[in-house]
Amino acid sequence: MRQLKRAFGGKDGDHEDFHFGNFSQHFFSPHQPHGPNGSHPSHDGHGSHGGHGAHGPHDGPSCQPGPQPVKIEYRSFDGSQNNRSDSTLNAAGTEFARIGTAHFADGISVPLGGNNPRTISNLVVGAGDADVANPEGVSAFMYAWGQFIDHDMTLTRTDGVNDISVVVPAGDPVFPAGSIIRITRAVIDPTTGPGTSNPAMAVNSNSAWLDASMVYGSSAATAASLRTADGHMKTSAGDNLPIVNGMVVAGDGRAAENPALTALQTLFVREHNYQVDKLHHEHPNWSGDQLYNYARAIVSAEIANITYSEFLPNLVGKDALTPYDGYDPNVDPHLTLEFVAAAFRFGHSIVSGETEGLAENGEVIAGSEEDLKDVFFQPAANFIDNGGADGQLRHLAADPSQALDARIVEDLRNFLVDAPVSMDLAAINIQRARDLGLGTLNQTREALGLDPYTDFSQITSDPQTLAGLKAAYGNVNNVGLWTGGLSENHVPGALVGETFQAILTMQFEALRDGDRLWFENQGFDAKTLSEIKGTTLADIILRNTDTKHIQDDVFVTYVRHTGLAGGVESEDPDARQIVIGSDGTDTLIGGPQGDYLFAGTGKQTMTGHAGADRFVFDSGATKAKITDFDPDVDLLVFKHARRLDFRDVKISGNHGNTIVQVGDDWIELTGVRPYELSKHDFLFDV
Ligand code: HEM
Ligand SMILES: [Ca+2]
Ligand SMILES: [Ca+2]
Ligand SMILES: [Ca+2]
Repeated sequence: MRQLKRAFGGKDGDHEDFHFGNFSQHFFSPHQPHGPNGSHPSHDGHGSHGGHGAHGPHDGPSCQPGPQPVKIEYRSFDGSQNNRSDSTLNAAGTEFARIGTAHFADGISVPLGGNNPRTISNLVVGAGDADVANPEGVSAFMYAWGQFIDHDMTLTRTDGVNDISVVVPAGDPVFPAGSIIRITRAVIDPTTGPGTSNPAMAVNSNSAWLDASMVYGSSAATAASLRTADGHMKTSAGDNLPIVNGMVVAGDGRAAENPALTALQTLFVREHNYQVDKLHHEHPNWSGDQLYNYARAIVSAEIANITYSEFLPNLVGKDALTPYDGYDPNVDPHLTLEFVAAAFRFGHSIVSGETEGLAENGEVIAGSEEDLKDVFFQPAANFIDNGGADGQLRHLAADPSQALDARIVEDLRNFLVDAPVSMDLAAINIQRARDLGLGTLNQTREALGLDPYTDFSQITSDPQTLAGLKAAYGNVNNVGLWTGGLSENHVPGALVGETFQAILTMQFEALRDGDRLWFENQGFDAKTLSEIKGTTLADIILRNTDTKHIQDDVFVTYVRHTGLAGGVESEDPDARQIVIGSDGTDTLIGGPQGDYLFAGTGKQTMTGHAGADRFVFDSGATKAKITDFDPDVDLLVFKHARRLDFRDVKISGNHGNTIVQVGDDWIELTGVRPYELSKHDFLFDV
């Protein structure tokens, strides 16, 4: 194991080329004065088993009467002490790995040449329309969550010194010739690079495990700076992230990079505090440390569970990953450069160029509509003014991701920061791949055991991307991994093509199976484990924000608006809809797909139109008429129904219609006969 013992310089300038221009003053970690590893490597909570607190009976085979101590083993903050034979494996400050071999001009560390990265960006990434919603129907949470967990896994610092900036060639459609896209080389593990047998390998400054290090920090010092003695995470007014010099701070220094990311960082600090309060209620004798440790374990587990059960099935396909089969110490869980520098940068293609905050009724919060380029590293006050986490999270559930293709939005590719500095994230990714010695698309395919492409037309059937790839690379063997991977036709059921699917699947299996403290192997009691597995991102939003109504799967887009009385119209009537009824008298009308219609109290007239619609009754005292209820297709949903279930439903006929009574709700189903209803038409969701 090659561990980088030396602490990094930790100056702002170390990583200033993360920014699009002059953001470096905002990219700081005041709680990390000694860099990511600090001077406190790992005696930081690891091994404290929380054994002083009783946490209910243990349901394992060794079950004994009476309360048992908590059996779970807590993670260290920097990720060390996970693998028993290699204690720094995947710890902050240690190296990445590779799927293929290193590709450097000298076999050691000199980047290979090639066409100018900005030229490739213009020809391939700039071909066609960059602003197209994804056809799969996934919401903006796909990119928000992607970046959130990217910051759990990786931070590749750059040295701020060894310049590999891209110089914009003459004839550029947007940037003046000679403009600079600023890039410096990645920080290299000093034990690598002495010869071709050990080529240069970059260092990951974050704990690579999915351990919520972006929430808590990748060092004990960071973690300590973000918490209070009683077990809570520090917050600022309004239950927001702590603010230092006007900027939010979190476990990862990039929390303010964009509002979607800030919203998720905020949500999980709130979730930690929710768990602390709940645990305190259940275990009044627990110390602040016990509450903190156990809440941290639960929150980390929830994030891992959402990643594997909600996010990844959309990304790589529902059955792409093998089911979990226990910890395997022989699996190599290193993050690979192919993953970090190419495949997991898929997210750059699906980021949307617009942002806004939405009110509960779907209305855009006044003044919150902004271009992405204007909200990079925005001050905390602006984020809060634009609706804060609550408004941003509703926006992410209601807005689609961009199409996953070779294109990225203008704000990420053609952003003239401050002459002569310009920003093109595609060019940066292409140059970074050379900096890290990544293989090409074909070299990586061979390393993965896939057949290399012999013709450009095998990569994509999109004519503009095909022409761009040919013009930029000439030979199919030269196609880069990031551009080529994004260009690939998608695997059915996945957002990505074959090569990215293989890299992503392999990585997420290894990161799970090779993690001794993976939440399903960490020692949670059966009840807590089933609560964790039953907790969706929607649940976490509902209990930590002022959102009252949201779809069950927030990774699928639903456009939010009101019934006719509320006056907020749908921005996209053909999409899936969330219709929020107003109390009093209202008319709720769905769209052609499966929608949610949330009844208010009072007289509600509801029409679902086509699709499997959900008519939700969670306000109480509703007198509704559903004009087109379709038994076996639509659903009557009763939320917060306490102890009610199907036995409490009264169904009666009335002149060719059906009356359904549940609690104090009275619902008429026009044109439906009582015998057409069965319990499958009802959902009781407490
Ligand atoms: C507004 C949105 C985003 C911006 C402005 C942004 C910007 C950046 C920048 C400047 C870098 C460093 C590039 C380099 O020097 O090599 C980077 C790296 C990266 N980005 Fe993004 N990104 C965004 C969204 C995303 C999303 C949505 C994902 C994934 C779903 C993602 C995944 C990554 C990964 C994995 C890296 C490498 C991180 C590392 O190892 O340090 N990014 N991004
Ligand atoms: Ca981590
Ligand atoms: Ca795209
Ligand atoms: Ca419908």
